[in-house]
Amino acid sequence: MYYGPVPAFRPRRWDFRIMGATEDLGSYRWTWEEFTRLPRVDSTSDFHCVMRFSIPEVPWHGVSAADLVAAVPPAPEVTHVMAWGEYGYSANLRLDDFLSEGVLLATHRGGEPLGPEHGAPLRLVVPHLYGWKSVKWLRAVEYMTADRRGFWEERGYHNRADPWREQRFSHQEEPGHGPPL
Ligand SMILES: Nc1nc2c(c(=O)[nH]1)N[C@H]1C(S)=C(S)[C@@H](COP(=O)(O)O)O[C@H]1N2
Ligand SMILES: [Mo]
Repeated sequence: MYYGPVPAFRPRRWDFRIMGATEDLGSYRWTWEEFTRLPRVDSTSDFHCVMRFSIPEVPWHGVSAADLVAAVPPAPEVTHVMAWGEYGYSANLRLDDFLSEGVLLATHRGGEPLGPEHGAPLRLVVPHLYGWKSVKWLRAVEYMTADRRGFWEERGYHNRADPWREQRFSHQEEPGHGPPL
């Protein structure tokens, strides 16, 4: 499920950026053509939507988030990232959650390129957190030196979103954990 319209993919206009607190203070940009040449991995994981069922064993293919961070080192002060989709959709993640096994910038699901409703051409997959953290139509990752709430996190959803702890809503957050609403 998603909020708002499905963006059209225009390969010649599309780019992906890493910005914010990089180690060298630069920002990085890939065209679609450049992005498709990055090393890729396969990873199968379960998917948990907060409103619906879980989908077991989804096979994803794409660029590993940990590989990308290794290629573009963050400044030592970086603690969180913001994943940015089209139209300003965003989700915040702890850096260690972003670096977790199975976190992918995915271009394919089940051996097929992503369909438009599923985030084509690129989406984030964070299998160990609730689905709203898995930003579709991904366009940028921002390195942050402090936590900040993303789109749903600002609208009453949980800042971390661990499905095993059923962290759905912000009122479940322990006081002093995470940024204010
Ligand atoms: N850009 C964007 N990404 C998004 C959403 C959205 O509304 N906009 N919805 C999220 C939610 S709540 C879920 S459960 C998953 C659903 O992914 P799927 O439609 O591929 O199953 O996408 C997530 N990524
Ligand atoms: Mo969801």
